Amino acid sequence: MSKYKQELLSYLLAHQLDYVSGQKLAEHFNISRTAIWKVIESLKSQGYQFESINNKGYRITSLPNHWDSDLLSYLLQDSIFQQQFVFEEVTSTQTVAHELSMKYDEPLIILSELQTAGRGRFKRPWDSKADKGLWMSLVMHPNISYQQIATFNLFMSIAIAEAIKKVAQLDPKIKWPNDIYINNKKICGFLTEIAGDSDGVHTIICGIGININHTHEDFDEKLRQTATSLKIESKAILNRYTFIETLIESIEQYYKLFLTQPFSEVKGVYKSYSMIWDRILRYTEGDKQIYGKAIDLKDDGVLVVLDDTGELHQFISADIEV
Ligand code: BT5
Repeated sequence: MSKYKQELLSYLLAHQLDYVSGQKLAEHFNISRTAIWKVIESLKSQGYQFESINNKGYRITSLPNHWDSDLLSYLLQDSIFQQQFVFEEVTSTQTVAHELSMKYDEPLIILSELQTAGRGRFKRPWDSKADKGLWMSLVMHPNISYQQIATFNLFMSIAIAEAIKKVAQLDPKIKWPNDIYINNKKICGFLTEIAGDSDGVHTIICGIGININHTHEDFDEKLRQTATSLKIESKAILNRYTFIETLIESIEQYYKLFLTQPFSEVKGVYKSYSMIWDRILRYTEGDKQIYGKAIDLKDDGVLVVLDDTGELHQFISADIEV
């Protein structure tokens, strides 16, 4: 059943603009029309919608909102992420990713509808409601030095911002070091964890949280002031599959650049998305807190901030109040 489901789904998606008759499908897969009908009914129960015209056949008109691993593997068939793991509920996709990264040598995607203990940096909670967002961890196995990893988040920020811009025609801004904002509200946060040995970094686990179909009411009172979603900003309900396909394509493009080019090659693009230049903002790193203006982002990822007394400060990671 599952084998036919995946094949039939791929066939119908490849012919999405045409109607395909039950007879033609039965001949193509060498099974009965009743068997075809059963698979279509099962797809419908998973949230796929079809238009069917009596003498013409079936056509997929809408994809489910729920994550379906068969559809994901179809959409990501040309990507480097050939291993996808989809869960209904996990504590955190980061935790699962750490476990799976020890068993697999290839790139992995871990997705969950719901996270019960989604986390940000410094163990801060990440609000991860079911069906609303993209809660995902990516596992990659580069062969790089510890020094090189410092610019990974910069490349990822551009990748995420470009995907949001492309899919939702919005104007995303990067807030160094790991947030994406729209209209001064946070739409995405990501964090990068690594594992390595004396030779360098061998595993990157990048956890990405993007609010997609939240309404204001879906956020608690505190987050409502600071968080937003693609739906709130674009007024349209976005299909999460369209989004993830574009996002993964963009991440692959920038991951390849990260592995082969210095940050200086994309610094101009990064700065064009950045929201922190020419503004006096509050920077907090550990016990240190200053007010200042970002004046440079070095090629090794270090942010240089000039405070109001004229002193220069260097940050490798900080919370910035915007
Ligand atoms: C981050 O941390 O922004 C990184 C968030 C990464 C989440 C993903 S989801 C998939 C993967 N699995 C995980 O468990 N995590 C990753 P940070 O810069 O520390 O920001 C955390 C702060 O963002 C919180 O303290 C809240 O103020 C705010 N926040 C929490 N949930 C939010 C949401 N859904 N949208 C916008 N802001 C949120």
